[in-house]
Amino acid sequence: MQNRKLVDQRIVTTMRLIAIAGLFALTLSINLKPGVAQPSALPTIQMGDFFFAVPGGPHASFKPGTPAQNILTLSGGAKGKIELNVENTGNMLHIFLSPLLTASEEVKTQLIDASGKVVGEVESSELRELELQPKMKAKLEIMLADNIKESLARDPKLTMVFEISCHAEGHYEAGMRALITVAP
Ligand SMILES: [Cu+2]
Repeated sequence: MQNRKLVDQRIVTTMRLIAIAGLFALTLSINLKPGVAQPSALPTIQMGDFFFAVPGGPHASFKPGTPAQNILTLSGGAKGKIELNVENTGNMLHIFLSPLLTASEEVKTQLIDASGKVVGEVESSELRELELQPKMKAKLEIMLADNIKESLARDPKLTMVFEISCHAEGHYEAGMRALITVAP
């Protein structure tokens, strides 16, 4: 009877060990699963009625003649490629304008509607401004001009500041201007 109890106990202990090992294997297999696509966490510039902002940040609205404020620093300039979203969070058409576009070799643009669907794609070396209807978003891949890329690659402390503004009539005067910084 005593022996029988001991054997039972051993079986129970073994079963517990297997169960723990099983849990461990399960955890490992979960961790080893190939990565599920994450929603893109790109830096985002929001255009509202009449301000620029980054998600969760203050509304930057600066009238001509007053100093504009830096709202976003983008790193990766030394690699020559900057990726960001520009989003119209307002209720009217806004037209994104920036010398950063002019200083680029090429810009790939994906137009995304309010439901997250890609509704257009453009690759251009001549993109100077970007018209966005309300609730539309553009995902930009900006290939910087060689001289800018090389300058940033040469000096890790160098940063370049670009104005961003809205080209829709009266919006610049109404305060739609701010600065963004490109860092190595
Ligand atoms: Cu505007």
